[in-house]
Amino acid sequence: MKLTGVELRRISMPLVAPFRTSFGTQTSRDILLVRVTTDAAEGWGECVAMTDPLYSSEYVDAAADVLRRFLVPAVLAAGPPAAHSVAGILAPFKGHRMAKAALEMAVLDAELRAEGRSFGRELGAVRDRVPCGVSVGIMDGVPELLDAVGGYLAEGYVRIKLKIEPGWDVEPVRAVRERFGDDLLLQVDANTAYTLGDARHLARLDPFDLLLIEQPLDEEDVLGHVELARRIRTPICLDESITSARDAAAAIRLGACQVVNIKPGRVGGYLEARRIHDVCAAHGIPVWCGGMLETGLGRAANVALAALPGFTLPGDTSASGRYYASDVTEPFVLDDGHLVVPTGPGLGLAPVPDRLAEVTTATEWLTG
Ligand code: OSB
Ligand code: MG
Repeated sequence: MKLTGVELRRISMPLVAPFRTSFGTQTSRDILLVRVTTDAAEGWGECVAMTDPLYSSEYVDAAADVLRRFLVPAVLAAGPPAAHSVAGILAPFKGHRMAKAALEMAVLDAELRAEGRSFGRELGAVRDRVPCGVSVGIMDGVPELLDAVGGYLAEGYVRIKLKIEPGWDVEPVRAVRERFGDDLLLQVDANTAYTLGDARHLARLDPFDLLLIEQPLDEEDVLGHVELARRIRTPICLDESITSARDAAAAIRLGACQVVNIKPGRVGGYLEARRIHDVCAAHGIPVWCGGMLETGLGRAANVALAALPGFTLPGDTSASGRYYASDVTEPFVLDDGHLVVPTGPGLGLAPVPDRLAEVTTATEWLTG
């Protein structure tokens, strides 16, 4: 397969409702797509970096810059690229995992399309559909939250994740538990909003039998999570702290987490994400697939990943309609709380040309 060029495309996608987390409120997504062209097929990658560096140090303009200056030229210069060699080619450049993940995803998609294999088959999917959870933002009040959760449950979502922060934690969790009952699969995500000094406060979540609390402390505070795990009963799940399979192995060995959220963008790509799955499986650590408000492109690959055997908890792989009134691909629609794993070559779907044109704000073409 010969790589002939790379397109960086920016699209602007309004969200159906504002999404508030402990780090800010999103009303729309400014997304960088990567399209590679080869002599055999084209491939699509989606960069999950957000507009501002609030979830992680990466942000979308920086991702475009590092791709344009360093990552794309390195891959174009390396000769016929194989997807499994992309991470090695890019390794000399520190960090920028979301940018690297998008480029590797595009090369992998092109390769799989050319060979007629699907992402699911390549990654090792063992299911043809995956159960879906939904991430529910911080609301103005408990009544609004109960309405939102009730609506998602009526749609069929099988697990609810509440975003929390100091001042919006025990009360909303209590209200959701009381309204929807003990059988509801319920978890919370703090996006690093607490410190170890909050351990006694966080222990007040213990009676609500949460599946997990996601990333309560700073991303670099691995030892803080070890100590917190001794002081609360709710299992700790790491998101921001895990950027590689090596990190995951260390965090597990130290006792910093009992569950891992796997987001391919955060860890440098789908191939590293699979390695994290393997490390966690070897340690008996359950994993689930996180999300970054992806379009149908990233969603297709996430759903394929979530079909691996170690993904024993429902992921943040919600239907297109939870995010966007109109997706860039054919929409993913919830069926009995599940999304179907695409089986066509590569991602199994591609942008709808008219729809893509409507949301595109800029394109840039790079050749060797
Ligand atoms: O921490 O999991 C997170 C969205 C953007 C950035 C970080 C996170 C999230 C979500 C939503 O929780 C996940 C999704 O539905 O895509
Ligand atoms: Mg999270």
